[in-house]
Amino acid sequence: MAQLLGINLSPFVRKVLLYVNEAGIELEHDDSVLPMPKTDLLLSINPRGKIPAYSDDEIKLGESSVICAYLEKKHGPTGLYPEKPADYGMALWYEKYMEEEMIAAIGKIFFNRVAAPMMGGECDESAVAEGLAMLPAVLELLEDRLQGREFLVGDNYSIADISIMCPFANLYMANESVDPSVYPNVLRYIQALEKRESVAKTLAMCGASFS
Ligand SMILES: N[C@@H](CCC(=O)N[C@@H](CS)C(=O)NCC(=O)O)C(=O)O
Repeated sequence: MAQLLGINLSPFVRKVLLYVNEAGIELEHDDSVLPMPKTDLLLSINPRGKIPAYSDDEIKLGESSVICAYLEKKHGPTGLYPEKPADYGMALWYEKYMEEEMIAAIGKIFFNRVAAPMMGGECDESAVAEGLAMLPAVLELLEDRLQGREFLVGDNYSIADISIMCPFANLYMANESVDPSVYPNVLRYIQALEKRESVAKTLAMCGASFS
């Protein structure tokens, strides 16, 4: 059976879980796998030593975007990748935006406040401050995009929404929140997504929420 490795505190692991739970794809999930130290098991599936790592009887893969795109080809179409070329392009853009800009900001806050202390390290307050300083630009971009929109791309829930919502759970775990007076569209959006069946199921599996 297909297997996914990676602790579900990771926004990238959560992204694959959100995708498979929405698509109704079954896999075994080993939530005990951390990215550090790099175990032989993890490196045998993803030589980059990062989570998520995925394997089935045909392939071993890393990278959440690659894993979701592979599963879409294998089991889809699920409707989670837009049909219209321009919407498809934008959805992939939001996937990248999450991996780079959002994680650069939220990852710093989460890693230092939550992950480092869990691993016996200390919170680097200057790194937290850097992350907090980067956050408004990220939230402003989403706030503008979500004006009058239910979903980020087109009229349907897509891989763009799956990607973008993931780091918000890490933001809340790190004791930050989305200010409703500054980012009302972002808050409305994540709260509406949280009610979706596959999202509620995934967040419950991960002990995560957007509040
Ligand atoms: N772009 C990758 C990022 C994966 C990633 O950075 N995962 C983190 C955990 S959230 C990790 O494994 N970090 C350990 C490392 O970079 O060595 C993806 O989308 O899967």
